[in-house]
Amino acid sequence: MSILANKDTRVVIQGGQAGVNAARRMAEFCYLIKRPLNVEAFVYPPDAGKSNEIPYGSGLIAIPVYKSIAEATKHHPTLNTSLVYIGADRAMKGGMEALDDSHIKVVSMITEGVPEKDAKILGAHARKLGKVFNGPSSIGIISAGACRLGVIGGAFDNLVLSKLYREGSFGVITKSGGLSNEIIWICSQFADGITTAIGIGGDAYPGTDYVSYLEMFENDPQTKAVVIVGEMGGDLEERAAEWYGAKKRRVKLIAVVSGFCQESLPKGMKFGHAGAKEGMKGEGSARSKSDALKKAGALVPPTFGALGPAIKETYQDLLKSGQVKEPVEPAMLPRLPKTVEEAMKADEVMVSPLIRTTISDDRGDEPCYDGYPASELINKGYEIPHVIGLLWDKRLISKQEAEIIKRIMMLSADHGPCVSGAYATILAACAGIGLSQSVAAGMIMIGPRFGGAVTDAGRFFKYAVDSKMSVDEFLAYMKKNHGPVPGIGHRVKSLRNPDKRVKELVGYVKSLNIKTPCLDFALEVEKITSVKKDNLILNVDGTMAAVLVDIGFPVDSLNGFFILSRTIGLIGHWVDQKRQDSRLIRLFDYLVNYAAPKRREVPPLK
Ligand code: Q5B
Repeated sequence: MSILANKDTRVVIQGGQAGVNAARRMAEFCYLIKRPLNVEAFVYPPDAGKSNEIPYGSGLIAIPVYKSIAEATKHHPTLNTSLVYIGADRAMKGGMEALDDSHIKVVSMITEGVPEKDAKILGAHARKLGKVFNGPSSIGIISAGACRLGVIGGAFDNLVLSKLYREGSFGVITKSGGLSNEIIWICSQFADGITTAIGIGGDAYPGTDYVSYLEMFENDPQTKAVVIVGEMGGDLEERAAEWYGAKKRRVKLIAVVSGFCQESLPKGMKFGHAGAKEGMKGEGSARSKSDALKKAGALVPPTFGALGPAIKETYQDLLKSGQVKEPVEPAMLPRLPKTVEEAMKADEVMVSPLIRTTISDDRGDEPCYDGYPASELINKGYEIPHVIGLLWDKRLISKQEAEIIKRIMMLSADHGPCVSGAYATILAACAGIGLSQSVAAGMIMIGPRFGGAVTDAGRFFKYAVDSKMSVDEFLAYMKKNHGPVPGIGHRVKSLRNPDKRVKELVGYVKSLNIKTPCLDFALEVEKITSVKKDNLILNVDGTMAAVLVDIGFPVDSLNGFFILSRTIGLIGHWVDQKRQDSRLIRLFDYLVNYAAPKRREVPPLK
């Protein structure tokens, strides 16, 4: 047996993420005691209609979220308990909503900072309805082997250490959430553990006091003794003493009251709990409460350290009198499955990686590119071309190579609005499409004819150089096997209208006096093709390709240089259209050659 929370307790949690966290803890307990999850519903209007996924063992259970308690109990008529995890300003409304629902018999509120007048109203309303309102500021309620409401009991390992998987003989009532776990643990180490432990909360006006719960424990045959942990302030302990001394009680009462330090401390000091206020003329002091409890016949150990032995003494008496028997511990307890991360940390599993990376690692405090911390690169004067070198070719390129890349990128960042890529981005921007999609539209244009000839140009020039082909052999080979030479030819640039970008890049690279076999070969190709037709010049793709192969970049990375630099231009075009609030573009009829058949009569359907 247990009080308040038992195997039939079905819970609705009112609140958002904090409530979900509590449900996770509750699921861990349910898993430990091998019972289904006792949380059936959440009430959280912003997420109504969705569900919260709660881990249970190695699986996940989807718990529906409703907009009101009425809706939750309509769908889950077995609900009988509500846990309130709502902010202090709305807690009263939520608590009232739960109390007013005929299905709900127990409401436990974790919310801290609830106005005292609200707490009083909630407590009085619950009493009027014959229901239990526990809290505010309650850590929760736990009945060993049966039910956990809230996070009381702590982490999974603590639940096991505190033997909460099976019933003991001691009831626990505390104001302090932290101490509740400690007392539960003491009961499990010095005796046979607990029946039910309740955190009533440390507020000045808790909804339920020691006496209400002492009455319940008195009527619970499994509970043989009750440990209460009080503190200075208020009169709950005095009322407990009155109750205990009023007549012979079945349960033994063990009590400690904290706050004796108050006698040595300056007057007017603040203590942790809202209810822990100094009493006048010794009233409400730890000493007067302890004296009252002692007088009423409770076992009051002189210090907190003496609590364990006092519990042990009581337990031994219970054993001797045959009221309790030594519990039989289960041979095996469920173990909470570890997450993959936890198991890996403990060296318990080896997971085959899904992907392999050789270029970067972000697991520290900053990204490392090929092992070099980004901030260190910055502070030692490296620039974007060096990052490209590290991420695309896994090498720290030289200053000279970086300068070449910088120039390539500056020269190819944009080529006006009429080229395929920019035009596509502009069309998309004018159609109201967002930045990334509009840039992607322009990006899609980068291919064998526009901007995306860099890789193939590099591949074929390199092939010709490596194979020591003559230009004629190369052109014959290309014509026979592949068609137009990538990197050769331009729509508007020609011998008569040279591409200044190409001249600039070739001039710079040549001025460095470095070996440029691919570039030299490409220029030889241009000499032949441009004779055939004056627009068959070495174009910007071809020049970039030859230079980048010459400085050692892998062929497969080469289109990346055009993609990267042209992205700068595409973004510019999108922003430009946005800034101008441009209208949707519709092609003019006069720009279309309507070469389709003239209008004609549709023949009868055969
Ligand atoms: N013919 C670029 O062609 C273009 C030939 C060729 C041998 C060739 C064409 C081509 C290779 C791909 C390439 C990158 C499609 C260009 C860039 C960035 C840009 C763009 C900008 C920027 C142009 C007419 C005659 C035909 C063809 C022959 C053509 N190319 N022969 N090798 N490579 N090049 N692309 O003018 O006898 O009359 O039948 O595919 O490198 O994209 O600014 O605009 O920064 O944004 O449309 O610079 O050259 O000529 O295809 O009608 O051909 O020339 O066989 O001969 P066109 P086509 P024939 S840079």
